[in-house]
Amino acid sequence: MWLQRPDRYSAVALPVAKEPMSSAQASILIVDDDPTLVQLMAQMLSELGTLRFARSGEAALSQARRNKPDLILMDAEMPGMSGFDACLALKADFELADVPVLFVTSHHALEMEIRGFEMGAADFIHKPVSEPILRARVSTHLKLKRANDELRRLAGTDALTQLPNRRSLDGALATEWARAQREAQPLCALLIDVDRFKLFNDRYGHPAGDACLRGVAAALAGVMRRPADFVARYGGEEFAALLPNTDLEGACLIAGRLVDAVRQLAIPHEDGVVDGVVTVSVGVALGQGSDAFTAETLMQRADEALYRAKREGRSQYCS
Ligand code: GH3
Ligand code: MG
Ligand code: MG
Ligand code: MG
Ligand code: MG
Repeated sequence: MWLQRPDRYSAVALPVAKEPMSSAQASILIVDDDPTLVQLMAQMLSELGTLRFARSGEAALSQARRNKPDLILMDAEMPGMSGFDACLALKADFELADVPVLFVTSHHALEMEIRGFEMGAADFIHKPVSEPILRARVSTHLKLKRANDELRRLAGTDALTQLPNRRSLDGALATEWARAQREAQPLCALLIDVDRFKLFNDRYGHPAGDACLRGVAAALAGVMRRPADFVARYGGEEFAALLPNTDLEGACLIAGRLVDAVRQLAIPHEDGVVDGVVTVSVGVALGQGSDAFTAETLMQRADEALYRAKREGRSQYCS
């Protein structure tokens, strides 16, 4: 029963671990001040994805911020904000910088193309637009985007448990810590360690140990309720959770639920500490922003609390 694949991960915020788009889901933003050309390109690209439109650089930015596209076709020259300026703004935006921007231009000046590539353009397509060229270039860049998304997802995912990995956790910790400081909100960190896991491996074997970690990971993820809650595999048989905008009382409530959820998996562990089943201990720490107290201190405090939970008998949390 506890070997089943986790199915609750959708309830957990996974900043890097997004599903790669399928070609049917690809979303393309077409930006041009000429409505006739927009219509023409829309016809040419209708089978390659969902199309959205913008008539200016400014509109392109707000549209992209509302619905992040997989690719942008950008007219170079538009009244108001030019395509180049819009491209610069996109590349400066952390959330949008990885969206390929393909310029569509009637200019054939080399300097212009070079300038475009320097600011991060993925490609240039010349007007009048040729249908096969447009389709081929857009398809190629969508394929690259898909491959990049998948690599990014894999780089941030733990292969055994499919939870975000340590790398993702470090990124989330930096982001959430900065946010907590900025918004003067509490941020709690939890460190979760499987009890007597070395003995589990010794008795049941390493493959059973791996299956146990998968089960524990799914149980932990299942406890997280808010979209901002984040749980990751910290390393070995240790997991970590970040609970933004959560005070110590709320974090302790979650810690208690984590302990209960793992115990209720009822994974047999003859050398375990309670009822002959696998259990976890949890250390809880509250972060309040100040110069002396850093994100590293937060994790240290969680580790100290975890150590106390171990010393006081395991299968419990300490704060
Ligand atoms: P404690 O209650 O104090 O935490 O005891 P423990 O035995 O869990 O602690 P210890 O840190 O000594 O042992 C952790 C063990 O976890 C050691 C290692 O064999 C096992 N382990 C770490 N990563 C993996 C993994 O990916 N798969 C398996 N099967 N075992 C792992
Ligand atoms: Mg134009
Ligand atoms: Mg450990
Ligand atoms: Mg240990
Ligand atoms: Mg352990």
